[in-house]
Amino acid sequence: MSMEAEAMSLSGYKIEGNARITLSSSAHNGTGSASFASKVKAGTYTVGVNVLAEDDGQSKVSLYVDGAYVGQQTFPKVVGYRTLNFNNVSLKYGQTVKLVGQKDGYATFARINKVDIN
Ligand SMILES: [Ca+2]
Repeated sequence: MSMEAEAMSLSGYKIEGNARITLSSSAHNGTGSASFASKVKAGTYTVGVNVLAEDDGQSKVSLYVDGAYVGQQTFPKVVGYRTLNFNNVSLKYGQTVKLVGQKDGYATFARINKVDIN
């Protein structure tokens, strides 16, 4: 399944350019979250988070399933869209998939475009 970030349930994130989400916090190392319901049948998946990276710092994104921490990835220090993969994630239908983005100091905004679960 594929889920656009701008269609997720947002807290501390806002929609940017009708295409992606960006942290709204002006705080140092500020965070926000984006959640959606899994539509996949029970199994083990790769959760690919497509992000818009920046070259003046490295945001982080953490993945949770039904509140349980799965892992964390760091954005590359480049300008452009990249996909950060979380491998071997156990998921079933109806579970809540939550992404928590964190700024790198004041520099970056943990922008997310979409998530693909395959
Ligand atoms: Ca998008």
